[in-house]
Parts: sequence; C-alpha cells; structure tokens
Amino acid sequence: MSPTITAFEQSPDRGRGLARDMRVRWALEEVGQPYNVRLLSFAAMREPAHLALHPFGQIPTYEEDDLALFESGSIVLHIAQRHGGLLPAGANARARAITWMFAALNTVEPPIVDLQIARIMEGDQPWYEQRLPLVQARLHKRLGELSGCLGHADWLDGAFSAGDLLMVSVLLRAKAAGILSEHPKLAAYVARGEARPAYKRAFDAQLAVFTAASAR
Ligand code: GTB
Repeated sequence: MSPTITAFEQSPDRGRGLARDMRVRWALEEVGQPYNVRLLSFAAMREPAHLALHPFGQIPTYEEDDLALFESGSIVLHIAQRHGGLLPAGANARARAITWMFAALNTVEPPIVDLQIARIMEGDQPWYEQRLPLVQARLHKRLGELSGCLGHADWLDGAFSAGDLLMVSVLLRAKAAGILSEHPKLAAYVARGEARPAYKRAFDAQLAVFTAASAR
C-alpha cells in the first residue's frame, strides 16, 4: 500500500512549498514512491483522530501499513532508509549524510525560524528594534558557516542526499524571507535543489492543493 501523508487543506504560504509536508513529498518523489495525501483543516488537526497520529496536532504525518510517524526529519529518514537514492551505500558516507540531516533541522532551521518569529510576532514589542539585529546576526553567522562548508561543491558531501534535501528545504524558508541574497553560494545551492525534477513534481502537487482550494 502506498503511504499516506497529511498536509494543510489551506496552507498559509498559499502553496509556495514552505510547509513541512513539502520535504516529505520531495523525498517520496526522489525515491519514486507514490503516495496519498490527506488534507486537514486547522480544526481537524486538533481532533482526537489526528492527535492519535501526531501528539502536537501538526502536519506532516506519515502512515504506511501499521507504521505511523510524525516529525518531518524522521519521516524523510525513514523514506531514505526504505528506498534507494537518498543515502549513500557506504556506512561512513551514510552517517555523514544523516549528520547533515540533523544539522539542517537542529542547527540551521532554528535561527531561520527565530528570525521569522521575530518579524511576524514580535514587531509590536518595545524591545523589537534592539533584538532584531541580534537575531539577524546569529542567522547570517550560521549561513556564512554553512556557505563555507559547501564551498564550490554542488552538494554538501558528494552526491545529492537526504542531507541536501533537508538543508535545501530549510533554506527555502530563508530564501522566501529574502535572507539568502547575502549568501550567493547558498542561493545557487537552493536553486540546484529546486531544479531537480522530483522537487518540481512535489512543488506542483502541493501548489495544486492551494489552487483547487482557491477555485472553490
Ligand atoms: N518539527 C516538526 C516537523 O518537522 O515535522 C514541526 C511540524 C510543524 O511545524 N508543522 C506545522 C504545523 O502543523 C506546519 S509546517 N503547524 C500548525 C500548528 O502547529 O498548529 C510550519 C509552517 C507553516 C506555515 C508556513 N508558511 O505558511 O510559510 C511555513 C511553515
């Protein structure tokens, strides 16, 4: 049976591929695994049926036979371990690719999210103008370090891997926030990810959800 993932019925990003079901869709497309999507309203995400799958009432989730998973990183790792194409065969190279998956989610994504939270939710606070440059500086330092690691390579460690898939997914949020223009190597890296046919299929599929909802 094909797995079923969950996604927003109406994504706040209007189908720009920023919600975290996108990285799961992309991984499934990379390995050629067909999948079903169950769309959820914000109300449905709070209902017991969904909370049984996701303790925090979020998307994405992943169901396959008697396995149910939440957390986009865990889901992408599961897909990469089940199917060929997203992790190298050698044990050390595999461990390094998984390290980049963790780096994307634990080290690069948090300062990107911090900046977005500051901009969206803290603008009316009296300390906003003082805090914002600190948040921006932390993010640019991290992106500079990542850019240095990438250097002139196409991907982080040899061939494209699940580490790149998650890193590009995370950086897409920085791109959408206009932050990547100061990091041209990372901007080019993201563009390489977006040019992958599997990425395009995943993007088109999630955009179609928004287009269909808008037409109703
Ligand atoms: N750590 C979890 C994971 O990686 O799976 C985080 C999951 C998560 O944050 N899910 C969000 C969610 O369900 C959607 S992706 N939020 C609803 C809630 O918590 O009630 C985050 C997201 C949402 C919207 C945009 N956007 O519009 O640009 C971008 C990212």
